[in-house]
Amino acid sequence: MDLIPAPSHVQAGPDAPPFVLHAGSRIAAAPGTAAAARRLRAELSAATGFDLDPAPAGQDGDLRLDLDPALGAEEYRLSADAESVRLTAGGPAGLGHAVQTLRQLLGPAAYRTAPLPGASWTVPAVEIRDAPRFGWRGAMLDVSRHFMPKAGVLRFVDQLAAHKLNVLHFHLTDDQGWRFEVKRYPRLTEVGGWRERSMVGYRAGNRRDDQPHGGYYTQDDLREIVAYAAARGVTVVPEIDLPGHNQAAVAAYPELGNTDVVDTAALGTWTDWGVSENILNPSEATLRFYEHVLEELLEVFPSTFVHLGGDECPKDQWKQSPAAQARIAELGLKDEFELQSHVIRHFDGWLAARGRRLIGWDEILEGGLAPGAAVSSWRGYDGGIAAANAGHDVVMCPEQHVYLDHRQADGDDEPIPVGWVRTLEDVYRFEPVPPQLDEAAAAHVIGTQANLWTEFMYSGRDVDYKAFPRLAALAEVAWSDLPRDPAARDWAGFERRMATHYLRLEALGVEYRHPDGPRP
Ligand code: TNX
Repeated sequence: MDLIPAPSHVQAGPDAPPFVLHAGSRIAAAPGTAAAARRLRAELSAATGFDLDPAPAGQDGDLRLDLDPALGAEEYRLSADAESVRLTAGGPAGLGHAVQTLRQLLGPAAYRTAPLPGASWTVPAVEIRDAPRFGWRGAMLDVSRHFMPKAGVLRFVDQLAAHKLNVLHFHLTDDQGWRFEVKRYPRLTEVGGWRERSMVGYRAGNRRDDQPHGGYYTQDDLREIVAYAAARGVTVVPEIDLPGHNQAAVAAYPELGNTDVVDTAALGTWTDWGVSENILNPSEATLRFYEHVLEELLEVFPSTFVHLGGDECPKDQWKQSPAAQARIAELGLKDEFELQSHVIRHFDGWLAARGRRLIGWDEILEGGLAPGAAVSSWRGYDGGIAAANAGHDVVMCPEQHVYLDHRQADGDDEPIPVGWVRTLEDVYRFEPVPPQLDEAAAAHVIGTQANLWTEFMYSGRDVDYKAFPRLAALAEVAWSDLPRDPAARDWAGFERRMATHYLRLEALGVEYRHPDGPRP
């Protein structure tokens, strides 16, 4: 069956005849499962060519959907025999996962968009009980460094859902591009959404390419992405990075920058990679500006969590700026780190007052963590450990394991990488909960995600190559009940199951990295 991610319990009926899906198969949807029934139909009808109509009222279907309040919201049961396939879950999300498992059981061809000649559709007799290990199973997609058109984002959401991943952390702003339409401040996308050229790879001597690059999503595009994702059990968590990584915004609205130390009116959207010195000024006016931005953001994104970045904020301009120093004195703060904390705390309270929660990169620990903040631990485990021990929620995404912009193998034929090698096996042997956390602190590790920074991913093809197959390993780490000791994990077994999974990815049209290396 080669299911990925591996379910908690699978019991096959070795000699029992399989279920055969056919043109006359009907779906019986119990009350509350209509949306899941629509998904089931949508996921299977294209590949099979069957309509999979609803069963007539009061009659049993061959495919049955049910809710069971005794199960967790994402927990499901799938049981198949010659007569029927029954999907039961605690809620719609669990039914969605059951549908994905059913699709895997039907074979790789179930991932195509049209039936091939001679296709037949069987489901082995099986009993599956399954539930995720973590509630946050995600991928961060950076659409600032390289813009991904809406259709590519929707396709990425499909890929996440197929792997039972449920969070798209959407990195919408950075030095090199602002991608979120803000009606009140149109220059953010008109100016900040474009750059004149981009830096090409280290191997090309860090030249610029003289190709203008840009794009942005309208609020309606984003509402569509949010709704599309929600229908597939994926929550979109938007990120507006503060107070660093902001040259695009400062280029658009020069008054946001440290105007007493740089001529911010002369700045453009950044054309380098790395970290720009041009950070926001810490004035009340800047806080108001971002409140206005966030007011619009909250209308588009219903997620509980809102990511406000906080990473890699060089403090040199604040050190030099008389205005920033005056602000530190006025607020009675010790230094620039506390000033950054002040900004993050402000928005922590602002979001909490609106029923939302702030999450930020682990630099938000420096200068004191805001009371309600959750932390994305990227510089190793340390930030996450400190935050969890202090009772804050943590998403573990240490760069040494789950940074998918890093190369997958050594060799000059790999695409332009960010330095280090992170193999599929490195990701498979990643344990999100470090052993030094006690039980109470470990419960604050709410999940994990892989991060796709796109400095060197120019298109969806490049994202496919970097994301897969490693995102399949991350999905199993996040979902399955693997041994906590990475050395005890069945890597050989995972590789064997991946042989089938590659066929699924191929049918889906994912340009993954082949285990034998890059293909011409
Ligand atoms: C660090 S990870 C960054 C990103 C870069 C990435 C490159 C993090 C919070 N910040 O801005 O794209 O390294 O690997």
